[in-house]
Amino acid sequence: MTDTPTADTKRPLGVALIGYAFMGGTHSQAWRTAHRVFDLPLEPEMRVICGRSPEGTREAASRLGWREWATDWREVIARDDVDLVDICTPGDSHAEIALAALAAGKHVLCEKPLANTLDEARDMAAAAAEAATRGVLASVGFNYRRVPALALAQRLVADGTLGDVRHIRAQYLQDWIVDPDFPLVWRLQKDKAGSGALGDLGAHIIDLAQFVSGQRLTGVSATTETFIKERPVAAQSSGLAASGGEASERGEVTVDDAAVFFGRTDGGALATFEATRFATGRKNAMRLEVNGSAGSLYFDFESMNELHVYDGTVPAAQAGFRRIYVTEPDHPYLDGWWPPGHGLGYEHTFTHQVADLVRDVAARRQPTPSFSEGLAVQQVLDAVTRSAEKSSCWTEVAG
Ligand code: SOE
Repeated sequence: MTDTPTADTKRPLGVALIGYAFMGGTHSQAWRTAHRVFDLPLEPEMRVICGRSPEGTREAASRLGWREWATDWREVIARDDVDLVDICTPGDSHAEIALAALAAGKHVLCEKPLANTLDEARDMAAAAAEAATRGVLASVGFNYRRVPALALAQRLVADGTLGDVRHIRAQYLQDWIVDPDFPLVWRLQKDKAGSGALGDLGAHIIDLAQFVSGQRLTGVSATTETFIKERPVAAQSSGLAASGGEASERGEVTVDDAAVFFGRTDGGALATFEATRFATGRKNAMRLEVNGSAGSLYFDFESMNELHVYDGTVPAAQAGFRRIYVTEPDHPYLDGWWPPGHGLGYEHTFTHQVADLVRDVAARRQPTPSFSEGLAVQQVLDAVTRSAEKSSCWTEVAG
């Protein structure tokens, strides 16, 4: 019996992953599964994972399904069998690795935020634009764009279902560092993370606000706060696990715990944002509401399979928010998954990210979000920081 061509006979895409903590895990899961869920034109091969610690990287390779492991990302980038480099390190190394990978002719997927500084993000966007002329592609990992309900929200706004967008209301609420004895992990250190809740969580909601509305922020007024100024110095962990805690020495928290800001968009909307790690009881409440002249929509990641839509053209007596359970095969990304009603989770957003990227690489098409879209988010982050430093003074987003 002859088998019909399967994924086994497809052209391989050699992938290298740099970093193996929380994001390394989510990305690995995506590389393992995307081509088994979706019919992709290339078959990703998980060739090598790279990290600083030999023991940690070896263990991660076997646990996460990578063929080989390495400790020097420069050697990894130089390998002929690596076509794509997936960067899941803290922000302080994104620029260096991405620039080297693009120069070496490797496609790049880089975790968000694109960089720690605006200058780095500018360099990365310029390098990606130049690489694209050589057929080398780059994308930044704003995975929430791949939540089916949010992809549907974007479609509804683009279709004009909501009319003219007047308000964008975005929140990203977590509470994992409410305990003052939670250790000083890398996400709380400016030299490694660039910023705190702002870059980690605010970057997502800025990107989503711009993605769903199709508009760009032009200026902001912002304030930030660091509630707990010192924390126990402890062994580094993935950044979220409350490891350590035995150390009596405390070190300075050099990033924001929370950022609150409002802005205006180039489409005439007013937008408000709240990003915090101090919303006690909120675990991953990434919420977005858009109000337009003809209707509204509302999303909360803690119920990620649902989108609530209000049709303002319905007579008042019958009007109300309608809950769409986003699990139908006609909904974005759902055709590859389970029968209607069974629902998806956080990890599937990364699977969708890989599926989209592999299709774009195969078609030699610019993947989204591009590095220039990552730069657009970085420009807003930079404006927020500058505004907060100037007592919330209105601050234009730099072009
Ligand atoms: C930690 O706050 C974190 O893992 C972010 O870094 C991710 O981007 C977000 O998806 C979940 O929370």
